[in-house]
Amino acid sequence: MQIDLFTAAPASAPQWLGQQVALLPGFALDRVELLLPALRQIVLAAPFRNMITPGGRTIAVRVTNCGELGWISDQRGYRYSPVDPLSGQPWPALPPVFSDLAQAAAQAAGFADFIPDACLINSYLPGNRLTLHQDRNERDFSQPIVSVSLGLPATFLLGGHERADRTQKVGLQHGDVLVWGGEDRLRFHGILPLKDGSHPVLGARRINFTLRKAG
Ligand code: MD3
Ligand code: FE
Repeated sequence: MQIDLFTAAPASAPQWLGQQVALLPGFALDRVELLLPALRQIVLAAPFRNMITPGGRTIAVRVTNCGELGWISDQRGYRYSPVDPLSGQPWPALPPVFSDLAQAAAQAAGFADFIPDACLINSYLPGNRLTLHQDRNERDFSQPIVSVSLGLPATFLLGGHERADRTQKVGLQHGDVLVWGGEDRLRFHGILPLKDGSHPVLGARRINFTLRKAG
């Protein structure tokens, strides 16, 4: 193979963080130039916003969605909705570049035929964190979740099945993809407060999007 000194760092082999949790370092790098314009279109139609927890707290990480279903939170609870509560309109469609990436990443981690119908997009500013939680609003826990990290690096906390279980820290860089499912699907996880910094492409923020089969 010819190595081109001027191309970005290539994707490397999957790193297994658990029985069915794979980190695919740099897996999205060669598609970033296609992902960002798609993201820009989504955010024009469905801007990032702060949601409120059922307990009345504001979630610091700002979110939006694309796809048939979007994750929302308000006084009535956490759930998936086909409609953006801000606009009353359906969420923007899932761009093929998102679903193709998710399908390819799922395949690379051993999950065949992953067809996502929901994509939650998180925007972190320095200082923002995501406290330890489980993702349990989806209908079918046998389906994997694929997450893509862009912009500033973050430290991901991977816990166990109980909130009090010990956690491992995993660094997530621009272009990294995580895929998890099976027995690891309901593990607690979170993101440590984002460190200040400036990313050459995205500036002082981190964007993460998670593709799911929610319905
Ligand atoms: C669960 N997002 O949106 S990636 C979320 O980076 C969320 O913004 C985080 O948690 C973020 O719900 C983390 C998601 C992730 C990655 C690996 C896992 C969740 C996981 C492995 C096991 C269980
Ligand atoms: Fe989560």
